[in-house]
Amino acid sequence: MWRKTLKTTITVTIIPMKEALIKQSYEIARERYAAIGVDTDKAIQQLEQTPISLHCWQTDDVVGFERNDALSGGIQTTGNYPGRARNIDEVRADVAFAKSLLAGNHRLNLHEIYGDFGGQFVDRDQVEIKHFESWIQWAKEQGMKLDFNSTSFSHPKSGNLTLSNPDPAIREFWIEHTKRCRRIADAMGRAQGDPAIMNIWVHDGSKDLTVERKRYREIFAESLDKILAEDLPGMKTCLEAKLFGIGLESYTVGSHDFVAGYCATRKLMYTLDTGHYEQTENVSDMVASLLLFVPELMLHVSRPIRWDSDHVTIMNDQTLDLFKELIRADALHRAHIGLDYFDASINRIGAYIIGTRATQKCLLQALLEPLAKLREYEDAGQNFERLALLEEAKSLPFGAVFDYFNLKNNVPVGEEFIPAIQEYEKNVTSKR
Ligand code: RNT
Ligand code: ZN
Repeated sequence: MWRKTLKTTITVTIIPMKEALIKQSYEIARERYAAIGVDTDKAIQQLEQTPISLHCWQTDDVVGFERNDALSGGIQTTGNYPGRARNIDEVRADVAFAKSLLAGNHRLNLHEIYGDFGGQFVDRDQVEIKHFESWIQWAKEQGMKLDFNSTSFSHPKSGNLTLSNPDPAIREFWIEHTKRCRRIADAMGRAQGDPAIMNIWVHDGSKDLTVERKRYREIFAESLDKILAEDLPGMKTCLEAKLFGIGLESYTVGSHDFVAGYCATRKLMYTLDTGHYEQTENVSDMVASLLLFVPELMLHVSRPIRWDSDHVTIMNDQTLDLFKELIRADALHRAHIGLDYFDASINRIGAYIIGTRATQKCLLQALLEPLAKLREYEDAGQNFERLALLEEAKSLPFGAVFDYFNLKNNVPVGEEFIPAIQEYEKNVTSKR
């Protein structure tokens, strides 16, 4: 393992930080937290047991293996850093390497366009379970569970409207695609003994003013009802809301209001992508409202800079608040955590690790909140005390707990992962 032999296929020549120091710091932190009623061992255990669904598309800029073509359909990757994964083996190698640097048992989130098509062109309405059998096998070998996404972008039939298209031929094509994807997710879920979560996101919208806002939404709801009619117990479906897409700025069929209403009435999981709201909106505040009306949440943890730019997730206030709200709402078990960003301007595997670790850091901070005491203060109307403790909690030795979490799980501590990424770049990605 890491400190003895790193869990990866590459040799890393760095001197690990002193184990004794990390352990000592943890002991101090544990006591410090215990004094305010927080059990750090329990928090670490919860963190270990919370999988993060790694988005396969960070390895190759959302290109996939269908046409090897540029991304289109309301989203865009920027940057051309060398080393993009070009085929299924490279995506797998990158994911396995990323996983080796992360503590916890993570899942892998696939899109339909990452099927194992064996060099054949398989159109979206023809995709079958067999195209994902090698993924199911590979994931099993890796000890990873799979999640899934239908793919309605980057296709000649995508246009501006897919599932909400008034043209029945186009609409039926996408309905068929999405139905098939649900069956694939069901097969994944049955194979892994745990439901695969399948996300539906369609970019449907309009660049300029439309006078048919209601019509497209009606059609979208009808299409979704048809898709969801099949009972597939091996999978769970979720629907992603969005504010706007590139080239589709004036109107989005699957807006927040549409998706919230649809999910609430159909008892469907809502996909909350942190980049999909107005920039000044407090996305974390949605948790406590949505969970009163929808059964579960799928999170796409991302970082919007001025727009849905999908920058690498970092430990910032927005992400911290999101996880704090989840814990405060006692809803960790009702949320599925996934990542959704695609930065092609820096080392992609480095971006993967930064974002995943940041997500874990935010969750850990939330788990370490002195909630019982804060609630006590709040109930007693002790608002000065509540604010004071919220402030003090920010500077508690959380870093020592996070370091220990990584040490305990035999993965690099702190910045130790930087040389590992550099080594992988030198030996693997730079040769592509
Ligand atoms: C797009 C959505 C969606 C995609 C992925 C690739 O705005 O966030 O989740 O990013 O499906
Ligand atoms: Zn998303």
